[in-house]
Amino acid sequence: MSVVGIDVGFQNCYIAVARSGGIETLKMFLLFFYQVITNFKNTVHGFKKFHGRAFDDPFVQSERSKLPYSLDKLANGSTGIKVRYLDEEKVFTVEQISGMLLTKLKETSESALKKPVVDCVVSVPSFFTDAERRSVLDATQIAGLNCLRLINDTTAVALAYGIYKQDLPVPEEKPRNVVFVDMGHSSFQVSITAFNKGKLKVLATAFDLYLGGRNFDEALVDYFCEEFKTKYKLNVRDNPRALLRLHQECEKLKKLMSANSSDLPLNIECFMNDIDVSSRMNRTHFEVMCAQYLMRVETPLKTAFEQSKLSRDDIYAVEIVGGATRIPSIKERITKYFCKDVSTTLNADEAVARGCALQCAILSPAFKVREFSITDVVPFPITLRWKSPTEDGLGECEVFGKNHAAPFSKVITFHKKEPFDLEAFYSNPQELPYPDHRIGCFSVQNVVPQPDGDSSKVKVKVRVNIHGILSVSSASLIEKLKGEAEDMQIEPEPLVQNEGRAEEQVSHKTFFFHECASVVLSKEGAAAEKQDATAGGSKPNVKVKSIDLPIVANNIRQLDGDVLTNFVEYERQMICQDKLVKELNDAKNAVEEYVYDLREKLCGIYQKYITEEDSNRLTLMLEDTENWLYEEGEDQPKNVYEEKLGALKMFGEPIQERHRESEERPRAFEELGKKL
Ligand code: ATP
Ligand code: MG
Ligand code: K
Repeated sequence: MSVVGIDVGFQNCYIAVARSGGIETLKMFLLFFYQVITNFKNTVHGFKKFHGRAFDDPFVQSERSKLPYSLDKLANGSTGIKVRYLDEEKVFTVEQISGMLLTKLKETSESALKKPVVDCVVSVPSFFTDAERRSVLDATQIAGLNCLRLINDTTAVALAYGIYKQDLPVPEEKPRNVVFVDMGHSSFQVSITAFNKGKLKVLATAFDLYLGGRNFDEALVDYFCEEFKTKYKLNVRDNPRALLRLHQECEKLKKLMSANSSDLPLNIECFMNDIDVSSRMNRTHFEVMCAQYLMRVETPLKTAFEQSKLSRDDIYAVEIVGGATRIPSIKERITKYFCKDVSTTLNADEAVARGCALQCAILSPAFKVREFSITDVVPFPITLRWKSPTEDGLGECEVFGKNHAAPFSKVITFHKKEPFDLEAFYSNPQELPYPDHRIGCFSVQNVVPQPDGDSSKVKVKVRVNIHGILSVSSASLIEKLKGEAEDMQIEPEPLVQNEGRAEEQVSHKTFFFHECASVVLSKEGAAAEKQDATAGGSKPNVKVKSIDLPIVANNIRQLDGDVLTNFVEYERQMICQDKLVKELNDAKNAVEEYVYDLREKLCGIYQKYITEEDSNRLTLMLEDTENWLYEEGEDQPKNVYEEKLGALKMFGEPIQERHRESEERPRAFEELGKKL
């Protein structure tokens, strides 16, 4: 079993594989790298940030003009992507398209490793919200992958950094704090992480969702479009193919400028209307042009740093990864902000994928790896709201505050007589990089009063899971005990193995939400609280019976079970279809190759083994076959090609056989001679 880590970038995908080199040592290999944009017409790229977003989402709308393919609104309002498939225009969901990409990555890894690839860890940007994460997870399922964890990009990088470090401070000592900065093609992410031996804890994250290498490409494209308009009277924006070429040339130029501060040429031959274009650019001019983007580098650094509550002296290193951090002025700004030279200890391109593969090895039972615990953060605070049965008002409480440890479970106790709904949402819509702050609604069912008519105590477990996804994972009804105090109480739950060690700091505490309690507190509850207080808090030792309650999740932005099953099936069919197409092409190519090969040999090594007359006849037959391949043989079922090949071989193989025998005869004599 191989375990792989997958970094699906906006522009580049990297896959790393972890291989065991004895217990506790893991060797990392970069399996391959896959550039999402390959050719113009049929390649869909740049859909990474459409995950979990509606067609009407302002971000989706703002991207539309930049895409070489079109989007469509699906019946449920989500974003559909139009592609040509089997000569037909078809609209796929983002999960399906992403699933196709993951299938491609899976197949390529499998053929490289010569082993099936199922278990994986996939990275996502740290700012991905619930809906986006669920959508990515759906895509992994469509591709037939078993995703053990969705891990944040910068957390994967932190793991890749920390796991091999032998000199991390022991847990009792002050941790080593490292800043990780990742600027890719589409976005900018920062995290500050504290390391101790065997563990890492993310302290804070920050991001600019819309700042990445592509902004710098676009600035250059804009500039040259204007210049070519005046200089050559060309309207580049009207010609998608020319525009794409200009984009590619600008990206190359941008990379050259990272290494070179002198004046650099830009030349494109036969650019448009048979015109060759040329211009020049240098780093200083480029920086002036991109000032608006460069200015934005500092904000996320500052935000993360302030949240971490560290001082500059507490920072051990600033590690940069991601292609766009190679831009000199970006490096300078980071250096300047932290008053520290940036380090490039990690491979800027592969670090995320390597971290993912390491996490996959840690989580996989097939590998024995040194424990390395990861505590991530909840990037956006999450609130639960519920209806109070006795009052008209709503009860609510923030279950996970900003930068709360994750994964994490909390148990909340309610006193209810009937089923109730828990609505989950992000507390601060204004800071959320997503247009809808609702996460979903969880209905706790089958709640009944106690036999004496009193409210039942219902314990609900709310968790941010290993993927950073919120769920109400279980609920149980507890037979009422005499003199219960709390109306609603929240407590952390011991976590399952491998799921963060965050409970260490809080496991002995119990949280009461006083403000919330006052909202939901029934009169009965208030009385009970008093009673309990007089009893001095000592509870009688009564046996409790716990009944599991079903939970129904509604309005969760995740594909319906049936829909997902259909998509999985459809993807499987497409894989089969691809295989059929490939087999058909192979069968056709085999005929063509045989024709060329035999023709060449007839004039060469086979000449001696065939009469001139037969050779002429066969050559004619080969020529006919070649013509046929370009005409009616262009598009035939597989068996027709196989029959054609068989017919040629009937003539070709006897000649081949005569040639082989005569080649081997002298050799056989020689061998015999040696033996004698
Ligand atoms: P994202 O993380 O946003 O999803 P990604 O992971 O695909 O995207 P990376 O592969 O980290 O992005 O980086 C790609 C970007 O880095 C591109 O914009 C590319 O042009 C840019 N880049 C790569 N090398 C250099 C360089 N030497 N100088 C400047 N930019 C570079
Ligand atoms: Mg990236
Ligand atoms: K393991």
